Amino acid sequence: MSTGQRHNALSSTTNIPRRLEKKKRNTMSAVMEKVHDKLSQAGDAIQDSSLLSNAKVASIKADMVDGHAKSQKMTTDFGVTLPETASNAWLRVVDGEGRQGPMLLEDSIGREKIHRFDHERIPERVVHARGAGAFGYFKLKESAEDVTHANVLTNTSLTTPVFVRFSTVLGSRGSADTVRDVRGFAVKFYTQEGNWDIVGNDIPVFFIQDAIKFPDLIHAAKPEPDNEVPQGQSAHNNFWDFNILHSEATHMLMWAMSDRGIPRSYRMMQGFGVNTFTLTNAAGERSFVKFHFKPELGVHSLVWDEALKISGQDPDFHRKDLEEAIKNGAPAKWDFGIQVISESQQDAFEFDILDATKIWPEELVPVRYIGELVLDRCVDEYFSQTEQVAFCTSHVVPGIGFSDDPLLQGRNFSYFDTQITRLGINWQELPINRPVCPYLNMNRDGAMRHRITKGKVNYWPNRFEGTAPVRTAEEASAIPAYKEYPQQVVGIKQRLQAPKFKEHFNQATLFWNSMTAIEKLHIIKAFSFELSHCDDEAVFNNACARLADIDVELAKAVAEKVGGVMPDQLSGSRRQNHGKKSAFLSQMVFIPKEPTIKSRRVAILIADGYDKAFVTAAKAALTAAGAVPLVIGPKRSYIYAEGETRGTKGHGVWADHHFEDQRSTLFDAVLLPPGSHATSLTTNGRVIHWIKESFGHLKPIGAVGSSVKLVKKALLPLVEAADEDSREVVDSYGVVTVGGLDGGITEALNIVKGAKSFMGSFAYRISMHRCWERELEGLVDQV
Ligand code: HDD
Repeated sequence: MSTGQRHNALSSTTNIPRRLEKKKRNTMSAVMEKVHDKLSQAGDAIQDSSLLSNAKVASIKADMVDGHAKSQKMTTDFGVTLPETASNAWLRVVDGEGRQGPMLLEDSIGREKIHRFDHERIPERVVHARGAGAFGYFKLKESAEDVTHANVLTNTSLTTPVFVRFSTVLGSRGSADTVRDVRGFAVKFYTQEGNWDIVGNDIPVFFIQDAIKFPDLIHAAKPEPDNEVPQGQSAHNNFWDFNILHSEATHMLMWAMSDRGIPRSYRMMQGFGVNTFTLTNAAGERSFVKFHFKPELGVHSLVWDEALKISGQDPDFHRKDLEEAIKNGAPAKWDFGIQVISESQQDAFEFDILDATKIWPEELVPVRYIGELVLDRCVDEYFSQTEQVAFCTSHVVPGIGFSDDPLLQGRNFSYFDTQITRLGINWQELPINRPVCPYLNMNRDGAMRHRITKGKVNYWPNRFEGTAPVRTAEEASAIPAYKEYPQQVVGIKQRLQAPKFKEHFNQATLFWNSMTAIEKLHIIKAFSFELSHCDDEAVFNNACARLADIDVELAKAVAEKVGGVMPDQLSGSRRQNHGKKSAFLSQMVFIPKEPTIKSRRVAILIADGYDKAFVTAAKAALTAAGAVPLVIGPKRSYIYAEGETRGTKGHGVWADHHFEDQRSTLFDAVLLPPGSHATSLTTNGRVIHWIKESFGHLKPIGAVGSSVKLVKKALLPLVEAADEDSREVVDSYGVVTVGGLDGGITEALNIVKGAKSFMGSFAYRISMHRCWERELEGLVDQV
């Protein structure tokens, strides 16, 4: 489509009355036209897939510079070329014999550099300070025009650029990625009707019902005020004190203590808008909506011991994971869905649909998956994109609106407000934040304004537009502007809650009942860890008493572990477990339709004397299946195979890491290739530890030929292993062993082959994420 055609198309779809069309010749319209043209050009570029279908990327190109100074001269901020010596030495007095005297204040180059450095930091986000972002797009697959007139949710020919920022909530900017916490899942859709932000989490409910409690919640959860301890942790007295005093938090605590609190990857989390929004269709009918994102790779978590260790071993684990996957050609993908309740059904549920501490059970309100979110491009610069991106729940586009959800309404104020502290009043002009569609109004000036708006007037209406009112009501309503839904509101001002907001336990119990045995075990362990870190008896006793309101067995198991009050010691009658379950709450149900090992990290442990044919073929097979195999050796250098001569060109495999710089925690599985190297590896404590730790963290372990003896040394008698001369593949608790490879190496390493081949069994185990049966049968505690 040419620029002209596109412009016409834009005009015709906007339905602007002819009288207003004429006015396009005036100043305002001329500006608009130019912006429209720019958009059209960007739009044309979007169709060009070489630009990654991302109008946002196209729109910020003009602001990008190449930071690699090699190709350019270095200058001051005001463009004057710097002398070569400027980066090394401040201007100073040097006497005739070369002795240094004092530095000179007159060095404006030195002063500029230090001055800029002194002011590099901006306030970090008051919550969600640590995050990672990526660009991508949203593709609508099925129109939702029955419920909304939002272009982004009705026009299936559109590809809408997005920027997504994932985050932890509690830790500061430099904290670790893998702490137990809720994860932020904030999506900015750069739609043709303006920016639309879904500022969600990986958990569908929240701690509190009313925004006015948010500062207390966050004060209690963040490091304690006297000593600023602990960092990025909920395991402390204040967190639990506040949340137990607020029974409305009970449901959220169950989710946060489940494996959802320690995701394996941002790419393997669900995303939820959490709050109740509204949709309005072309006929003006309104309904209530919740937004969902379901990951293509399934929902997977770390195990707690592993998460704790990664916090120290690689605090950037999630940040690097996102980048590694995108750069390796495995874009992160989610199905996008909506749950819709019509206005007439608003009161039909036992819970209040405006209460953010409640889910809408999918048995009652199915999710309608209508689109796909894809992240396929890493950020260019962390600060100007991931740090400066500013999300606002109040940013919605025509066809999407707010509900009376009291958490949402407070959020609508808070996000807008906080950006001023972080970024200044012109935060919406920053490249990452500005829309890709035309935008213009009479908001002007303020610190750091950098957009230049030409024209004689900065008010509206003005003489260039004609005298007010410029439009009839009919004309005005024909403009596809944002329109508030004409909701009727009658009532008495008071600080009260609706009755259904007062029920706090049913869904917490529903969640508990819906968990698998392994998930229940993890929840018990998580509560036990957290409450053991609370040394105030009142706190852990109250928490144990609260658990009895959810389920007595849960309360007993935790109380026993943390020395808390047992359910039978509590006075008064407790709630009975209602016994109801939902089929949509366990994360175990969210597994990929087809088993996949895409983007899974597999460590291949070798030393001099490994079987090269095996290692080469295994690496190739894993790579072909989308996994990320990395070779780990005694040191980072060439490691030589059986029969190879050290130092000979073409011999050896380069080890990506050595046994001590990377730990088993950073991989999804470990593979032990055959070869005479197994003899030296058996006496390497680090390698034996690697195998034991992988086993304890429920990870698949594969061993072939002579390396089976490594498994035997580390794990007998907990597992069975193949005999060294046997051709039969043994899978014992996800420890997959074979004495020798039958049918040739290629067949044995064919991932598609399935159960009979060694690699088929190993890869299947990886696709299942973890070998849960080890933990269920108590083997983990024995390594
Ligand atoms: Fe919030 C940031 C998610 C309740 C006030 N929040 C923030 C971010 C996410 C959420 C993902 C990070 C955005 C980014 O990456 O920049 N917040 C939620 C969810 C909530 C929620 C899912 C419950 C449904 N938040 C909430 C309340 C308030 C806030 C009730 C205040 C009344 N949130 C903020 C904030 C932050 C924020 C202080 C910090 C930085 C920012 O907004 O931009 O305004």
